[in-house]
Amino acid sequence: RPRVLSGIQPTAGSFHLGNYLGAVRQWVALQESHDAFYMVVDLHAITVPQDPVALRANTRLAAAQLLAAGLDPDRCTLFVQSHVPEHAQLGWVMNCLTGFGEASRMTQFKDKSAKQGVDRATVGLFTYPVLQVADILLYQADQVPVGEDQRQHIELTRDLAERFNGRFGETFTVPAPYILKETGKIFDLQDPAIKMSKSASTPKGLVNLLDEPKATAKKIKSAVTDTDTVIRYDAVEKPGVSNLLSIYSTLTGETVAELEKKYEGKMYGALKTDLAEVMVEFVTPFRTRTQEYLGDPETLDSILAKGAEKARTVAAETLAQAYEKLGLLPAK
Ligand code: AQP
Repeated sequence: RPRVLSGIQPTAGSFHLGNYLGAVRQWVALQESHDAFYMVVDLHAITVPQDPVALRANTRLAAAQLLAAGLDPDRCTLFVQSHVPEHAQLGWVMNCLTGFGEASRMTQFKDKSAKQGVDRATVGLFTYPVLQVADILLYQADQVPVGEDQRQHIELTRDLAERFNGRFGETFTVPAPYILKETGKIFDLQDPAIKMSKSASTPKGLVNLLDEPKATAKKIKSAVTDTDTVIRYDAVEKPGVSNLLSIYSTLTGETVAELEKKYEGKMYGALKTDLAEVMVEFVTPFRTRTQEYLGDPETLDSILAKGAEKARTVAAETLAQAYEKLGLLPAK
């Protein structure tokens, strides 16, 4: 079975619709066909200021949401990044192979540091994509299911894997991004020119899966469309409507063409009312299941402990190979 690996930050508490449709949904599907490793990337979360109590709670909450979304610990390896020390260890090695200019070209860092002010941004935020390289290479992943915003980081991972292999001998699998065209980028409901994101979106533009379903329905109903009235997919001319169609289609399995037909001659209001209902049907059981997993922290922690143990076996072997190739003297 080919191997996949991906991660999600425990920063915001609730996952948003972009996280789910862009990434987590694919994780659930891929555990059936792939040797799948998924993690809550708490070491990435500390690249921006964090409250310790919230971080710990959000790490469990992220794991609970992943299980609620359909990850099955018997079908995939689910763990917390900091439980596997090899991530930080290989991260350092990768830092030593990355050019300063190369890291400086990462657009996510440029955006985020510009927002925070470059003096407030940490070196950790700067090298975050390099830690991500280590996350992926440790597991010899063939594919990395992520949203479009991560494409550049997967490119960096490929470059560094090839660089290491070229310099020190074949060690790492060169991974490919696994990004779906339809859901690789879910847009903000109020500003369909930007991606839905916890840091850039306004509350009205962002759908958090754990929000009150009523509030979610309201956000869908007040989503920005356009002054035209035709319900048609056209990402350039009609980004708002197209975003709603993508979300609708993915959640129900109806194709965009089928939806266009279904809403022919109807008003935007009809589409939004129906999509609001689809969303409520999706988030209501998701919230309940998340609460159930959270209500049993012992089981949750033992799932994560088993996952970490399994992950460590793979990660330790890869790290040992990398250290050996690098010429680091083994400890007696
Ligand atoms: N809008 C999106 N559309 C599709 N995929 C998305 N992802 C994020 N936003 C969208 C994908 O979700 C996965 C987890 O991302 P993350 O750990 O970076 O989560 P986040 O920090 O909550 O994501 P945000 O909202 O994008 O954070 P900020 O605002 O800090 O940049 C990834 O696979 C990501 O591609």
